[in-house]
Amino acid sequence: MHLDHSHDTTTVVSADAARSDGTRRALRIGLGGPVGSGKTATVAALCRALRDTYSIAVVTNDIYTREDAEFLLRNAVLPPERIQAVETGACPHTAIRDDISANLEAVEDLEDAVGPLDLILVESGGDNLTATFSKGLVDAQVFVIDVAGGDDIPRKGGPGVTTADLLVVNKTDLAPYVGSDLGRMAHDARTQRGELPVAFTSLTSGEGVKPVADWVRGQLAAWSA
Ligand SMILES: Nc1nc2c(ncn2[C@@H]2O[C@H](COP(=O)(O)OP(=O)(O)OP(=O)(O)O)[C@@H](O)[C@H]2O)c(=O)[nH]1
Ligand SMILES: [Mg+2]
Repeated sequence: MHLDHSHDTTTVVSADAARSDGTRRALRIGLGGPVGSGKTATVAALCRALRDTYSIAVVTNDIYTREDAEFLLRNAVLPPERIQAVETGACPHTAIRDDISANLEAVEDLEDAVGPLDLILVESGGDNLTATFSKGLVDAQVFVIDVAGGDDIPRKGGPGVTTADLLVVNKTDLAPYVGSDLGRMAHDARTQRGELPVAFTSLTSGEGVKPVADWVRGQLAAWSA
C-alpha cells in the first residue's frame, strides 16, 4: 500500500530510494500548477533537452482522459513505452498527495519495463495554488504558473508558490499582451520564497526551457552523487 498523507514539501529522499538490487532508483520530479500554465509543454521541452544525456520516462495525470500523454506521444518526445497516463477520476491533488498508489504503480512499472532510468517526470493534472506532491511520490517538485494567469499570483502564495523546489513563471512572451509586470512577479516570488529558485521561461521563444533543464541537471547530479 503506497499511502503518504504528508503535506510537508521539503525536498527529501523518498523512503525507497534504492532498487531491490541496491542501486539508486530514478530521480522523481513532480510538475504541478494551475490548468494551462504550461506543465505539459515544459515536460515536452525537458524531454527534448535531456533525452540524449539521460534515460527518462514520464507519468501524466488527467482527470478524465489521457490527453497529456497523447500530446507527448504525438510529439514523439520519448518512445511510447516511456510514457504512462494515470486517469485520476477526481481532483488531481488527490492522486499526487493523498492516495498516490496509482502514480507510484506507474513509476514503478516504468522502472521495471524500461529501466534503469535516471529521471521520471510526473505531471499533475491542472489544479489550484494549494496542490503539492507527496514526498512519498517525488523527490523534488516544480510549480509552473504563467504570466497570463495574472502577475499577482506569486504574491497570493500558497504551498506551490512558496515551497516548491523550483517555481517556473512561464509564457513570459505574453507579458506585454496581458499587462503582466515580470519585475513585480520576480520581486513577489523572492519575498514568498526567500532563497528558493525561480525560473522565467517562454517555451515559444528565446532560451526556452534552458533554466529549468539546468536546474534538473543540478538535481540529477546531486541525486547520483
Ligand atoms: N505563448 C506561450 N504559450 C505557451 C507557452 N507554454 C505553453 N503554452 C501554450 O499554453 C497552452 C497550455 O499548455 P500546456 O502545456 O498544455 O499546459 P498544462 O499546464 O499542461 O495544462 P493542463 O495539463 O491542462 O493543466 C498550450 O496551448 C501551449 O502551447 C509559452 O511559453 N508561451
Ligand atoms: Mg498538461
